[in-house]
Amino acid sequence: MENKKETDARNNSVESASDSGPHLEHGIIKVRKHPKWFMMLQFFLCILVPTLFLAIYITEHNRSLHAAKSEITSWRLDTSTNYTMDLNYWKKQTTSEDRHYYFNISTVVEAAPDGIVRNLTVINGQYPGPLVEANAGDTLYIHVQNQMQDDPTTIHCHGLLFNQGQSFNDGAAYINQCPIPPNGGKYTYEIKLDENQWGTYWYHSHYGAQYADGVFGPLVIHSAKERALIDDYDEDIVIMVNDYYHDMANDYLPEYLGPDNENTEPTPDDGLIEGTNKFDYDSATYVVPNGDSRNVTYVNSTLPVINLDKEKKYRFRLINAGFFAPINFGIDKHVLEIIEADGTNTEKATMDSIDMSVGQRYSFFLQKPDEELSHYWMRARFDTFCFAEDNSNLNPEIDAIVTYEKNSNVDPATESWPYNGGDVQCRDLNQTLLKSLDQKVPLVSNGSTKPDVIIELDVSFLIGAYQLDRGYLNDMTYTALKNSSTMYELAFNAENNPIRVLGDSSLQTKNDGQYLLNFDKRGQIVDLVLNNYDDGAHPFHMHGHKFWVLTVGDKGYFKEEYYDPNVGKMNFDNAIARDVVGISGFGYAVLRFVVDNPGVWPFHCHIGWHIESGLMMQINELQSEYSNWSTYPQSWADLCRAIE
Ligand SMILES: *[C@@H]1O[C@H](CO)[C@@H](O)[C@H](O)[C@H]1NC(C)=O
Ligand SMILES: *[C@@H]1O[C@H](CO)[C@@H](O)[C@H](O)[C@H]1NC(C)=O
Ligand SMILES: *[C@@H]1O[C@H](CO)[C@@H](O)[C@H](O)[C@H]1NC(C)=O
Ligand SMILES: *[C@@H]1O[C@H](CO)[C@@H](O)[C@H](O)[C@H]1NC(C)=O
Ligand SMILES: *[C@@H]1O[C@H](CO)[C@@H](O)[C@H](O)[C@H]1NC(C)=O
Ligand SMILES: *[C@@H]1O[C@H](CO)[C@@H](O)[C@H](O)[C@H]1NC(C)=O
Ligand SMILES: *[C@@H]1O[C@H](CO)[C@@H](O)[C@H](O)[C@H]1NC(C)=O
Ligand SMILES: *[C@@H]1O[C@H](CO)[C@@H](O)[C@H](O)[C@H]1NC(C)=O
Ligand SMILES: *[C@@H]1O[C@H](CO)[C@@H](O)[C@H](O)[C@H]1NC(C)=O
Ligand SMILES: [Cu+2]
Repeated sequence: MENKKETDARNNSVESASDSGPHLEHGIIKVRKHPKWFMMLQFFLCILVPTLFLAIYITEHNRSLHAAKSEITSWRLDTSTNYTMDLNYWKKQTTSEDRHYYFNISTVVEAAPDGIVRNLTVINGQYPGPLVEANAGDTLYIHVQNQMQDDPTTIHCHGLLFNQGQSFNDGAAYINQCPIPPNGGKYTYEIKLDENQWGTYWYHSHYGAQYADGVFGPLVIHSAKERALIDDYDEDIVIMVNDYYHDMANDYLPEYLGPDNENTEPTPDDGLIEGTNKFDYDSATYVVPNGDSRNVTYVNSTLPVINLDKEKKYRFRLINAGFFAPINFGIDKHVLEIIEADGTNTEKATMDSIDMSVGQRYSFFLQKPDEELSHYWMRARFDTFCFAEDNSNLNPEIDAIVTYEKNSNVDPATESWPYNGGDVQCRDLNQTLLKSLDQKVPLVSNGSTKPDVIIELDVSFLIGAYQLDRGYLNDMTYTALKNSSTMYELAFNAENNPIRVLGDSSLQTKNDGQYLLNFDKRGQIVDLVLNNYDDGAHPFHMHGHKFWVLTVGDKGYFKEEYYDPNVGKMNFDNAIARDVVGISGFGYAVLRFVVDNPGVWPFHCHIGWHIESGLMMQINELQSEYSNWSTYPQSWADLCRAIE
């Protein structure tokens, strides 16, 4: 694909298009025959006074323009510093610490991450969200204050296990907690990090479609145990990529969820790397999202620039923090040496580029090319075959500049790895290329490849009542509870609630819009067999666990005979353990996990639009244990009592 980037691409100043200075209307001063004193008075009144006022006006106006300018830039998080970690500091951390982060969530009016001005919902007034870091074994505190006027919120730390009796702090609204109310509502997430959990994660709002509007950011868990497993490196940098819309997510929902819409997801307008991009705006051809009549304002924005040092070895932590779109990511002429997927270290796998679904993460070491240029393009590409609709605003290639020269202003002239505009079948990376370094697939004690329990889940979109198209797992579409959360009901009203009473022996329950898989035996090994009867791809995510990806099929349905190790279809040894895997349209996957983490765990497609259309269920794990806990924070229970 050609690069149509202008040479002003790295203009670092963000200027407002409306900064055109005061417009002065000059009045005509008529001169008549008058006495000298009158002329002097007239001169004073007509010339000096206005000039004086004008001078004051210009000074004041410049001052307010200046203020407006800094307002325009102050919403931007400086990712060039915040997403680069201080490795020396983390290497010195040897004892368990408490790490406190403070998140004020509010709406910023008129920010422009890619140049198009829109409103965002953000953390601490900035976009994108700040990097959260801790060490394995630490306790992480995220103190949230909801400063929005109308919208509730929650924070979910994506991929963390919450496996020390803290499922209630997982953050999924109406499942693990009642949301934090607007107008000053507060909640502190206390998360005890497992000694054996490390790697690359992220956090995002798990309330409605809110994270599309800006409530998300990277989360990294450092670990000495991990450092002992992998090669040493000099620098550690988060690269966060996300698809991006020019309107608030809620403005798309009425049409998307309305009648006669057969799951036509809104196609993004753009994509960002490190929270920035430079949108190629042309007022003549630009299509305002949702047919909105508002006037579009465009201000100059910048391409991301990643400054590297030739002498150093880099670990990049790549996150697809998007809402919908999978990406194909690479850096021209460089090879990516993959060492981690979703927090699991992998045997080294080298690739020119990598496909990743929303929610997934990879760490890679960067292998430099032999030919030494100073600038290269980093590219994240959307496969337009994954979109149901065209969006003429979208340039499906999102670029950043990788430079080995400090403060340089040159556009790279490099050519990309082979790419044919996207795979006609929207698919995830071939998961058999990834092998866990130290996570063996769990087997039942008699050594059989089959698990204790197999659950078959059929994925589909169906048109039901009122011509509404909804996502289904088996025959259930999720609808959120209105006044409570699953975990509150199952723990506090264990013997008497409309969802599932303790002692009910059904493996599957489907009450009150809540489809639960109920596991009450510690140590049981469970396989979820997903068959996708929909033509679209779905990246499935499990909370509270990593699952082993025993097999993924691009086409067809899973057959029981694949459990025979001689068939060679499944990996029962070192399959990758992760928390998101993409399943192609009409494809399948088998995901294994162990019943060992008490709590309620959402299992859902990570496409934000699909969560809203109900493609979500819950794993209800060891209810007999968690309903006995005496550790529920009062502040947590109060969130539900507030809306009773
Ligand atoms: C953006 O910046 C370029 C170069 O600095 C300038 O020529 C152009 O007029 C600016 N555009 C807007 C809309 O401000
Ligand atoms: C990023 O920002 C957060 C929140 O302000 C801060 O706690 C953290 O130390 C910053 N990280 C780095 C590496 O600058
Ligand atoms: C942003 O929000 C303000 C205040 O609610 C509103 O007046 C304005 O129209 C919004 N801007 C956009 C681009 O939606
Ligand atoms: C959050 O808002 C409160 C109340 O306005 C303020 O005191 C506090 O400093 C803010 N914290 C951050 C991290 O911005
Ligand atoms: C858009 O701009 C035009 C011309 O400046 C103005 O007349 C109109 O009221 C504006 N519309 C909105 C919705 O702000
Ligand atoms: C995935 O990779 C494996 C191992 O290289 C290969 O055998 C298999 O054919 C690949 N699958 C697809 C769909 O390309
Ligand atoms: C091994 O255990 C599994 C799961 O508990 C069971 O289904 C299977 O029948 C057992 N196989 C043998 C050979 O005992
Ligand atoms: C939960 O508490 C009840 C009553 O104290 C007790 O009978 C039961 O054994 C406990 N269950 C578990 C799994 O600890
Ligand atoms: C929520 O409403 C349901 C049904 O109306 C009721 O059974 C349940 O107890 C309520 N929960 C709370 C926390 O008020
Ligand atoms: Cu989906």
